[in-house]
Amino acid sequence: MSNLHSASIQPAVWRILDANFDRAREGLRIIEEWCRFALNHQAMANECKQMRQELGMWHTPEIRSARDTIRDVGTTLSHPREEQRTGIEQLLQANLCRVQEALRVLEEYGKLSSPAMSSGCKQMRYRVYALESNLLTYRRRQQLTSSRLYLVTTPMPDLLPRVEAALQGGLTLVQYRDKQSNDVDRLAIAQAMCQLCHNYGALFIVNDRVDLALAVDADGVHLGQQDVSISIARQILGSQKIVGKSTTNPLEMEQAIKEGADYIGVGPVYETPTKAGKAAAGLEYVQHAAKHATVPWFAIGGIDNTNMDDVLQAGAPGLAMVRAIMNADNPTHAVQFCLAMLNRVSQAGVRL
Ligand code: TZP
Ligand code: MG
Repeated sequence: MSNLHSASIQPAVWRILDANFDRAREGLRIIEEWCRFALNHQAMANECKQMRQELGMWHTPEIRSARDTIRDVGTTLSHPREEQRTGIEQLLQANLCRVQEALRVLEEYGKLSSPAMSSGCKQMRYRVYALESNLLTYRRRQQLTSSRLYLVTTPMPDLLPRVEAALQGGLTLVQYRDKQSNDVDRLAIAQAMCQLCHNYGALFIVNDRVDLALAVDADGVHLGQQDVSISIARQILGSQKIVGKSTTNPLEMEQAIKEGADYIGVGPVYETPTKAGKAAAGLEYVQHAAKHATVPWFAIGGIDNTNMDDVLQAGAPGLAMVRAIMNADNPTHAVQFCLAMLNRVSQAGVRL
């Protein structure tokens, strides 16, 4: 405790250190439990454990002895937002934040007592940022893998209310596709749709435009055959984001997977006015994908209630739709119906 100049501030500093060692370790334990028991992710659980152990070593008996809970004026202080956790996302976020704050306090007050501990806590804060990013990436990819229905939007006057209605039906994956608006409008719509999707815990992907995806912090981008390459999209968006690619035949599928697409679109299964002039790839291509695709994939193009069963029977694990949901009388019911169909087929074991 060489740098602690005045004896009178020492007990206060030690109390601060004591409280923040506890805070950081408790927060880490909460995150660790999720990584271990919910995600079954050994590396992330282990990283939390290692950090807890390191903090434990710095949390010396000397510092612990400064604890004075009886006289602590903060034990009854709380904020309404501390009591509310609307979901696991929020719970994890709040605790990551708590750990980061505690580490920053340890770093700053540690400078007065132990520079080695202070710089150790600084390093650990960066490790927690990395953990946060890994957790987010992992969750994103898990959600992509578990999503069976993909709404691709099209411009219309009541676009956002329709997307919201679809989200209320249980949709977990949405793509903003807009070939006609100007960029000022596109940016505003993308921002609003991204927020809306995240409010419902759904992933939000932007079609074609890596710049818009970056600007609104979307979960990813969807590229066509004529768009920038997957590797350029990754350079721009970072490795945490999802990059999907449209494919119309086995060769494009193979190429997209080789280039590292996180998922692919397979189609158009049927001819569709949404992509006028594009030849149908047919159910044969769906069957081919069912045998060979090694990443999540969605059949797309002309799929609706009348032919959904055929596409599912051909082996599609997921479906992407524009008109069948966007133009439905009730998008909530349309989504519920599709999800029920997808579930029924997977329960019957038809899906791969
Ligand atoms: N990519 C292949 S087909 C298609 C896209 C974006 C459009 C699908 O639209 P719909 O209305 O579901 O047929
Ligand atoms: Mg495109």
